[in-house]
Amino acid sequence: MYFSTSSLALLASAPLAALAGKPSPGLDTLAKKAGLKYFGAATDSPGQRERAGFESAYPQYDEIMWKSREFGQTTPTNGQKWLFSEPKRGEFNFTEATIVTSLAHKNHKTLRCHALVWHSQLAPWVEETEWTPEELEQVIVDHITGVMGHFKGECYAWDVVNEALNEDGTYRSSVFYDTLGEDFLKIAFRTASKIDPDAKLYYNDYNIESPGVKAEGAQRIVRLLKDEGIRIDGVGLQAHFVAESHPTIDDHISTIKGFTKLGVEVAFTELDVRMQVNATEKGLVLQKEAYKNAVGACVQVCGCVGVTIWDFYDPFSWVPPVFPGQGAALLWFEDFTKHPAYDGVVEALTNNTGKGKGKGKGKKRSVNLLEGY
Ligand code: 9MR
Repeated sequence: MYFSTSSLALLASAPLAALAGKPSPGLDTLAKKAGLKYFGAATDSPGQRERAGFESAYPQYDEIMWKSREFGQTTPTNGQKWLFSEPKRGEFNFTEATIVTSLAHKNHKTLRCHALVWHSQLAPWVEETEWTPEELEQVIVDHITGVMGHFKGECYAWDVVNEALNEDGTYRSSVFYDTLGEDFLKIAFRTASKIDPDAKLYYNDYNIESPGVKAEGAQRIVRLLKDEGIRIDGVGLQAHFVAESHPTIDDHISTIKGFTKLGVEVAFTELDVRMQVNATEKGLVLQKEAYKNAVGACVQVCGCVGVTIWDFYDPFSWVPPVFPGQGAALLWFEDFTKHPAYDGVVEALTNNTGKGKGKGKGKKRSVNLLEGY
């Protein structure tokens, strides 16, 4: 047990009290009732996890990921990335990605697909070659054609370009930008729009969840493409937060509106909230607020379509290897008990504060917490 009963009572709120004693209907169920398209969790293939030193089978994990109503959507955390999908020029490999995508289909989960053009987890051959602009354009076109074409019709959305910006909103140096300038964005989105006309095309980045120069940089990318008549449908707010210093709900709302005003949808695509481990009660309270702010903002703004957490089980998070001493970033602890932040998400999804969001587009909808349970 991580909490005394009295501190748990302090963390609880009216909507949760109404649900008390009932089994959780699942976050995706609640999200859909609140007018979102999905609440999801990214996941990796067991083979990738094994290579990172984990056991091969986690039946309790699989039960929550695939069989419960917690998640209606998933994103393969690694398998579709360039490093795995085109490790050598023209040699495509979809083995790792397909493990996740086929589980998603079998278990009726919406797929977000990730990520076509990214400077990181890039196959070495792309970076190690001196390309002319024309050659690199062909490399990008071939990669998108091969990978997106393979999954054509399977993905609700694709992260077409990932993390193209520096913190000050300028473009990040990469083989793509250094060779092609901002044309690489145009090439990527133009190609993607032809290969899978039904997939939503997203620009995806971190630290664009609050107003500021980096969010403005992402708005500039949306305008750049739209001004050229190139399709971009969405902006993905990765949302990798720190419990002690997370954005306010008002920050989220104004950022999301900044994007939707430009005519694109928004999604939280990689939400997690890290802290020092072992998690303290204070850290978990702040974490709960961070999750609640992000999910609450998405529920409240039309045009924010869904929330994906970046895996759901703490041991599988990307955080501990990258930030030693930090972790506990997700909604399920190592022993499969839930973080207080789970209740924060439930509160955000069940508080009837939606501003005109609901199943009927633009209609106000009163959310009855207990309806249907
Ligand atoms: O979760 C991914 C992890 O398994 C990889 O080792 C890591 C490599 O950079 O990428 C992680 O996912 C990243 C995502 O693809 C893009 N945004 C940041 C995520 C966390 O690093």
